[in-house]
Amino acid sequence: MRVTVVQGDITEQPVDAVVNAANSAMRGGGGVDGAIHRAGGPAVLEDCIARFPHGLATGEAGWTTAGNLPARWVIHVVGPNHRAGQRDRSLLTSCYANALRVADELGARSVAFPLVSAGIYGWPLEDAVAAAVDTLRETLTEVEEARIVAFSPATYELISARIG
Ligand code: AR6
Repeated sequence: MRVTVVQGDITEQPVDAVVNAANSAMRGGGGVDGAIHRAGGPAVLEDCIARFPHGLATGEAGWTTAGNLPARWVIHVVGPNHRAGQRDRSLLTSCYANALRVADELGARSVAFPLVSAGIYGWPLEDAVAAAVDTLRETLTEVEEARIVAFSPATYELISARIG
């Protein structure tokens, strides 16, 4: 699998699946979650309610339709909330490994990832980058491209440097 980076908006990525940094309630929110629900339209929330009646645990992944997004599926993950004291790094790395497992179940070959937990959940940026790049590289998968979408130029530079 190739690990790549682009700067931009994850809702505009023409890939098989986009990953959402959700919360365990799985009913939408701010940040990338808000952007995905806005761009995907109400079908995304309807499918969240149908498939995740009890939400989703931290570190886990599950999928819904992508609604109006230029992708087939949204793979939702719930990162640890560093700001609230969830500091177990394995909860962050398992988001990436579990997202790739779900992508394999779906047959997705290109998957766009945000930097999970690096925004509202406050995970230190450099370690969020390391967790993303290193875990994607270490996970065995049929996915051909894992595209990390950086929201800012500074984040893009950090991810590029880690990819090398
Ligand atoms: N495209 C790409 N990256 C984005 C976009 C976008 N449209 N919007 C934000 N980012 P965050 P978290 C970047 O806060 O930290 C929500 O309320 C952002 O700059 O979206 O996991 C959920 O419902 C950062 O680098 O997710 C949860 O309650 C990264 O995406 C909570 O926030 C992740 O930032 C999850 O917090």
